[in-house]
Amino acid sequence: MDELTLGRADFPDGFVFAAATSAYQIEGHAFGGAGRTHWDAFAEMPGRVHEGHTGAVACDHFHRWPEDLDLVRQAGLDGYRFSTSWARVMPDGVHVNPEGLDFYDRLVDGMLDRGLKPMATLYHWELPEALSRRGGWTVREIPERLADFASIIGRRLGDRLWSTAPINEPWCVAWLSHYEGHHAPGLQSLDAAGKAMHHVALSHGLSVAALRAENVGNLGAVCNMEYPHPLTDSEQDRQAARIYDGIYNRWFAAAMTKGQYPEEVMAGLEPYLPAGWRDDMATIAQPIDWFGINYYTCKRLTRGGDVWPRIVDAPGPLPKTDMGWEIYPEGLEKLLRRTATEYTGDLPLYITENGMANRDAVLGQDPERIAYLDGHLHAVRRVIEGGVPMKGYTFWSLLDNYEWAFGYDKRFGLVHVDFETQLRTPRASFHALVRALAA
Ligand code: IFM
Repeated sequence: MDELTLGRADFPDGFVFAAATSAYQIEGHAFGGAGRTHWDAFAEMPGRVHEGHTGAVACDHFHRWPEDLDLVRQAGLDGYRFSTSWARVMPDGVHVNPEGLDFYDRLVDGMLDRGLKPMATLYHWELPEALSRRGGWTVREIPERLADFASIIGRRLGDRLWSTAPINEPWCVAWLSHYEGHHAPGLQSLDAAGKAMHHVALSHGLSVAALRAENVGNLGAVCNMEYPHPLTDSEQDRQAARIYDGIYNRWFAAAMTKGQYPEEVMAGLEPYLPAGWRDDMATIAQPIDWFGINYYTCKRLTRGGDVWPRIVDAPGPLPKTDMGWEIYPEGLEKLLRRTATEYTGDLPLYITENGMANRDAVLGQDPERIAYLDGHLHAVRRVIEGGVPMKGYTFWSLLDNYEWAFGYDKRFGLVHVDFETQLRTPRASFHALVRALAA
């Protein structure tokens, strides 16, 4: 496919099109006085990260940001979703590095100079290593410290940010990193996961409150969701899918919008939550102005393992991205409708990430990515026609970048990055987007 079949005119007036990146994945953490993060430590552990890659240089966005923001503008996008690295602004998680704050100040002004909406996420996974050593997300100190970071960012940048969310993909920060062990700090412990699932939710609430206290407006949440298919129609598989859905899709959405955790998860996880968790639920559920969903794929769930939650996932039949993720735009449609019906109501909904990893057969030629984008934009449009208050769509990602445990081996960019020379080459998908947004 070489053209998108929908363009700007097919979406409501004011619908925001954006592209996203995150700090550790593109900036180059070796520059500007940033502190070590738990990802640097994780990458040093044998076998955890592809070839031990780190974000030390990444896309050298720290120096090349003007060129990168020019690309966002050339694409015809309205906004740029970026994140602020906690370890850049507070290398030890406590004391401020002025050079780090100055960097984000210049970056936000650079967006405004180009007519782009600055869409900030405070925490996209680079926990300062010093805080990780104090127990990281398993201890209550971390949500409190994140709220301090939120105040500092709010005070310095809040007057110019278009939108702000405290945390990218709480499920990844908590479950993927403390139960599945695929992300830093790489734990595989139900006890650690229970603590993290609550502390990450609490950090959302405390940070929203801290931002409001600094008069920062348009605050939201960014949660990832995957469509949970039972592998077969058996009751066991349906139960596995329900629990997966509860942990992945409902836990944070329910906590942030209703102040409740889903029953099907509490049945197994409640014993591992930190003492006094109930007292935090009102803080977690305080009002927000919008809700964002990151969506990539679906899963096929079946019963497995000896202890709760007894779930494994199996390969599915649909075409897959280079991550091995099935391409299933209908899942986005179903999850958006359900989120609006059960959790967010009239609250503006955004796609805050959607995209695919792909290997170009010929450098810059990515017809698969154009088809993926097209399929998901159609899903969003169907949801809008059904009356869901969708207000924007954000593509992941502007640039090829550091794909966490996969290092630089997976490429999600509208723009190809040569990590040797740092040359940026807009792909066919970038050019298709330019035409669709101009039309
Ligand atoms: O690269 C990640 C990003 O950091 C968070 N959302 C999913 C992307 C693709 O895996």
